[in-house]
Amino acid sequence: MRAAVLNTIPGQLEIEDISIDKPAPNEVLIRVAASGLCHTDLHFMDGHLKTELPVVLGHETSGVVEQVGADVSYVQPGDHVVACLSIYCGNCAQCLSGRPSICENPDASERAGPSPPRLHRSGQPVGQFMRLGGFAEQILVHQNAIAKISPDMPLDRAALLGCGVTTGLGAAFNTASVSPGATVAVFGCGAIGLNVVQGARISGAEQIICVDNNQAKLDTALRFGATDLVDANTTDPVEAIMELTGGRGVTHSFEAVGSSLTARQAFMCLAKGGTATIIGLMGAEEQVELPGLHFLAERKIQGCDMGSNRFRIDMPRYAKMYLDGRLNLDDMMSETIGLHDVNKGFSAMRAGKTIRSIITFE
Ligand code: CXF
Ligand code: ZN
Repeated sequence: MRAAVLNTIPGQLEIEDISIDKPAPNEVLIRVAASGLCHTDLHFMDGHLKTELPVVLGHETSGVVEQVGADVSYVQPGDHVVACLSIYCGNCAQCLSGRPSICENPDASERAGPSPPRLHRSGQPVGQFMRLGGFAEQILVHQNAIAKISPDMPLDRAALLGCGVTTGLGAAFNTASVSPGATVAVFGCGAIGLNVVQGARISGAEQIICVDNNQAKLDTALRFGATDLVDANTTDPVEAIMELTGGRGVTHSFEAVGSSLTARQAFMCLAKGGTATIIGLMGAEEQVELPGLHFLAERKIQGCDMGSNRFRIDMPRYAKMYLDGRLNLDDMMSETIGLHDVNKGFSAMRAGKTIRSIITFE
């Protein structure tokens, strides 16, 4: 099968023919319909983060089940599914207390011991990015890496649920529990930030202030529910948010950029008792410095991993919300491309020109 492989870091992706195994008892073989390009893929291509090579990149993927292992009862061939990197073991304390997105034992989904690799190239093992490797015609994954969705859901839109949508909506719904009347600030209006915005809108927030330094992204945020826009090129975001909230600050802020500067700003714009949720991926060396006195008024700051998802519950629900006209996925789709154009898609992302490029497979 054809797949986009990262062979060097930093590096571009190379389209190669690689071999894929048959499902082990707990695995599922999926014919990929669509895969979205996410900033996390780009971080690894650019060498900000390291992974073993060679590896098939991609982790925002939808498809149709082709074959299931002997122990799989959750899906059958023909089912439509979305893959998720929040693969859970189902047995650890986090999984058993309803927090599978921070599973303590995700390695349980790996093939053990002397088994052959899931993917290989002339006998040389090829890795699957985030245990998925979605930039490929097929994926072979553990059954705990997929959620079943309605066959009515268009599979190109469904791919978006695999990472960006689940992270952004989940940050608002699950991590921060935004409630009616909330006042919200969102730093960064890429795929994650836009979904925080629509999650806040659906939750009944009365004010949703969006901050970005890209005017096109700010304009897009209006279509997702933003009530106020702050251009960080020309205005100090914290001062602007204070002014827009009558000097109080917001009840909930979200950082979806991945920098210590915006993380600090997200904390500094909080009202008394407010909560900052940090979603963006920061470099390993980044430190976030905060004024200690601000904790006195019960301001909080918390992390967020993949929207604190329970993806087998969340993803079919989000698909239904799209089908019911309550979720905007159409305006996230910047372009649909073939696998051979994957590097062009990442160049457009780097230039800030796209929200999501989606690879579709015929
Ligand atoms: C990422 C966030 C950083 C760790 C790996 C997964 N999520 C989505 O792209
Ligand atoms: Zn991602």
